[in-house]
Amino acid sequence: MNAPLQTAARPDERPALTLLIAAPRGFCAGVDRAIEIVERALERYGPPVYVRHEIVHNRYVVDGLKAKGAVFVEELDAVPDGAPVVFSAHGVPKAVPAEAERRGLDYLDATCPLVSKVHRQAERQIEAGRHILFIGHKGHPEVVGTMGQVPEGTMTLVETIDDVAGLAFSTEEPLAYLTQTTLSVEDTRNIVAALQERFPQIVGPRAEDICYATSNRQAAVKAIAPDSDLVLVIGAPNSSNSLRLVEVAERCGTAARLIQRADDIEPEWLEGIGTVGLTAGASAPETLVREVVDRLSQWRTVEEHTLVTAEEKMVFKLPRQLAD
Ligand code: 0CM
Ligand code: SF4
Repeated sequence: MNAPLQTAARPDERPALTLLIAAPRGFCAGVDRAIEIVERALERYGPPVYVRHEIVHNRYVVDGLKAKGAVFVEELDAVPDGAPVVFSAHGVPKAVPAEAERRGLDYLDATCPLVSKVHRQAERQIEAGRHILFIGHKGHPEVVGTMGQVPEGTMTLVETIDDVAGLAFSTEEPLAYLTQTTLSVEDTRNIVAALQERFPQIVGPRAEDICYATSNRQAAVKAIAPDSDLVLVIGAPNSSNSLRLVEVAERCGTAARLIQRADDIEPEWLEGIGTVGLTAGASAPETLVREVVDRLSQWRTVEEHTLVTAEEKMVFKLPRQLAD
């Protein structure tokens, strides 16, 4: 629903608002690829194409694909025999493709290659005889997927720095750490330091597993937040990387709100506000950014500034079955 008409001032009466737009923001290479996989699957097989879990954590994207004939389910038992199915960008436990194969389902894996990389590292650490301490958020599909790459009991979840003190391992035991891709760069650095202090023998990935898109978007928010009175982050409540952007802004001392789209903005939020920072999580399309700018422009005379803190050129190949 659009904001009530009476709140929109006449153009000549609209007070000025400076809008600081973060860049990079929005879609990453893994999200672009995952959406393209569903679109190509729809072209190739025709609807319905089943998708296990939201392909990316964004309702606008999911609704758009639903309109084209995608059917979203949480588990494979909701996929009829013979139907094509796509696994979401967040990755799946090994049991999922195994089950799809057992049932003879035609499946396409849209797991982001940067998540798959962590899956392979997990396998390698287990082969090397190490127990894995996995830094991540309990219940998140990526965490479920990564923990499902290794035998039960070989990976322990570490959610916070306080969890480190409670770990019942000795300094003799072979240990490795890995992380979810969409974590807070700052929190993860602190948790890793605490792990290294407690377990000097622990080994970790050469470069951290937090993906380029997550760290670039966090750095971009850090650049706009100190000069903003309010930061708006476009993203879903179940989108880990988007939630982290809200935290980053708040840690800069700036109020921040997660919004799914323009309709979520309450006009009162802007009272007494001269500068709004704007960004979008890796699963939020640019259309929604423009929608927010347009909405703000109904209320205020907006002066837009984009602050570029990094250039992104990453592109991921499609799965073999679709690359033609
Ligand atoms: O992992 P997260 O909850 O941030 O997922 P998302 O769908 O919002 O963003 C893209 C990804 C991945 C993996
Ligand atoms: Fe891949 Fe990072 Fe994008 Fe997730 S946020 S899909 S890990 S590039």
